[in-house]
Amino acid sequence: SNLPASHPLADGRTTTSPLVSALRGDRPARTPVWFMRQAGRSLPEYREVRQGVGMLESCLRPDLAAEITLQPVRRHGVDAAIFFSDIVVPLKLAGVDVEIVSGVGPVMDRPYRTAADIDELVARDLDDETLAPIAQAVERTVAGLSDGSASTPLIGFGGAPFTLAAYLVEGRPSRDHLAARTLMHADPETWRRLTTWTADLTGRFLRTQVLAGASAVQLFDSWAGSLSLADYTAHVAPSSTRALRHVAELGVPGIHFGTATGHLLPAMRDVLRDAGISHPTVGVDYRTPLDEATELLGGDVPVQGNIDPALLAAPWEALEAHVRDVVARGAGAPGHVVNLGHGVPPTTDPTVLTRVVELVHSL
Ligand code: 1CP
Repeated sequence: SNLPASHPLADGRTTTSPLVSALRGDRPARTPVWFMRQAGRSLPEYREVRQGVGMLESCLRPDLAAEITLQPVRRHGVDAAIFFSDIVVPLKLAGVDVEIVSGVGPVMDRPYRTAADIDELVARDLDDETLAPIAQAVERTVAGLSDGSASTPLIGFGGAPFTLAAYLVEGRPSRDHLAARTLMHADPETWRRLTTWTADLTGRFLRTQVLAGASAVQLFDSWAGSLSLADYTAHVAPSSTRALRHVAELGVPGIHFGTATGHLLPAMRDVLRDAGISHPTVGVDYRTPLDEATELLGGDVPVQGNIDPALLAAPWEALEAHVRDVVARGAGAPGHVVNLGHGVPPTTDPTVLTRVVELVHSL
C-alpha cells in the first residue's frame, strides 16, 4: 500500500484487528460489530457536548468531532469507530450553502437542477487547506483510539455521488428522489457533470480521512435503492467508482452500503472492484437476509449487516433471537461484520446496544 509508515494499518496497530481481518475475508476469533450512527442522539454524553453547537459546526471542530467519535467506542466496546461527520460536510467546505436542520436533515439554500445551477457548483473545489479540520479531527481520533501497539480501527466515510446529488437536486431530503432521477434522463450530460463533481468531492474527503489515519472506508449510497438496476449501472455506478479511485492505491478495505438495494448488491460490489479497492465488502440493509445476499454475491465477498433497527426497541428475547439469526446467516460469507441494517434510531436505549455487542462477542 502507499500509506504513510506511521499509519495504523501500516505500523500494525489495526492490521490484525477483528474489523480489518473480517474485511479482508477472514474469520477472526471475535466477530466484529459496530453500528451505523453509533455516535449521536441515542447517547446522553453526545447530547451534553452538542448543547448550543450546530451539527455542521460540531463536525468542523476537531476537538469535538474526535470526542464524539470516541464516545460510542468507550461506552459500547464496539470493534470500530466511525468518524463523526456528515456526507454533506464536503459540500459545506466547498462553499455550498447547506445546513443540517434538526429532525429534517440536510437542507440547501435552494434546489440545484438546471445546467446553470450545476455550472455554479462545479466551479467550486476542495483543497488540502480547506480539508485541514477533517485531517486534524481524524488525527486526534486515531490518537485517542490507540492503546500502545493495538488500536480500534477508525472507519472513514463519504456519501456516494448519487445520494449527494439527490440532496442537491431536491434541495432537501425527499422520499423517492424524483427530481434527481428525472434529471439523469432529462439532461444526462448535466447529470454526468454534477455526479463527476460530487464524486471528486467525496473522493477527496475520503482520501483525507485515510491519509490522516482511517483504516477502512465506507461509501454510503443510502438512497441508491430507489434506482432500477439499469439506471444504477448506466447513470450512477461510474461516478461511485470514480469516488473510490481516490483511495484505491492506499490499499484500505472498502465497504459499500445502501438501503433497499437487494437488486443492486452485485452491481455495488462491482463498483468496489472496478475502482481497484483491494478488499471489497458489501453492506446489506435489513430487508435482504445475509445468506441470500451471499448467494446473490457469489459467495466470495465479505458482508456487513444487518440487524433490523426496529428490533432494538423490542423485548430482549426477540432482539436476541434476531441477532443470533443474523450471525448464523452471515456464517456463509468469507467475512462478516455485524452492524444494523440502517442507522441507530435516536430513541434507542444505549444499554441495549452495549448488550448486543456483548452478545455478538459471546457467539
Ligand atoms: O443534530 C443531530 O443530531 C443531527 C443528526 C445527524 C447526525 C448525528 C445527522 C443529520 N448526521 C449525523 C452524523 C452522521 N451522518 C454520521 C456520523 C457517524 C455515525 O454513524 O455515528 C454518518 C456516518 C452520517 C452519514 C449520513 N448523513 C448519511 C448516510 C447514512 C444513512 O443514515 O443513511 C445520510 C443519508 C446523511 C444525511 C443526513 N444527515 C443528517 C440526517 C438526519 C440525514 C438523513 C436525512 C434524510 O432522511 O434524508
